[in-house]
Amino acid sequence: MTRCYIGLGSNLEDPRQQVSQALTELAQLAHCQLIAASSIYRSDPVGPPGQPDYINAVACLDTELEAHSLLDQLQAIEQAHDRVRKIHWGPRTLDLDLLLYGNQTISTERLTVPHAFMAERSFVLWPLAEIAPATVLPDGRALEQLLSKCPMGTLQRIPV
Ligand code: A4P
Ligand code: MG
Repeated sequence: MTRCYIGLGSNLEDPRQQVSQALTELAQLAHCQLIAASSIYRSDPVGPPGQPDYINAVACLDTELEAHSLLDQLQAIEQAHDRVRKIHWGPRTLDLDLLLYGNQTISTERLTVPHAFMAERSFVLWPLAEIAPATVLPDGRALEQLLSKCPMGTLQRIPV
């Protein structure tokens, strides 16, 4: 079993519903167990301006799948959400990022773990802190340390 963390994001077609549906689908993945899910957060878009606000969350999953097989499953869920993505960092119905896979560093054509930008994104770090405050990245940086350099800013936790 490997403990991993998945970042969820959506800014099109009822983003809150997209994210809560995706959490249900993560919970149903074979050879995986959903351990925890953060609250849902509203965040300003990072990337091209003029796109709608995002809804973001982070989930903790225990998995028996190898990292690339898990990525296949995440991409299948994205596809099922009719994801239309043409612009890099542009609007999307559902984006699932593999943030952390155990304590592994992975660098292949398809997969970079830890996720390349997680350390500087408030919409990843704060939801992660909610469910796993003691997280340490494979390079030894503590989540606590990253949070101190990444204020919540306009990120808002949405009450249930
Ligand atoms: N890939 C490599 N590593 C990973 C990983 N750790 N997890 C590859 C998932 N995929 C990974 O991804 C392109 C390719 O990245 C995949 O085919 C996979 O093999 P993509 O999601 O199709 O493309 P993208 O989303 O346009 O690029 P990227 O770099 O994944 O973007 P991000 O980092 O996901 O950012 N603003 C707010 N507020 N909230 C957001 O959630 N998200 C983005 C997307 C931009 N701005 C945002 C948000
Ligand atoms: Mg992505």
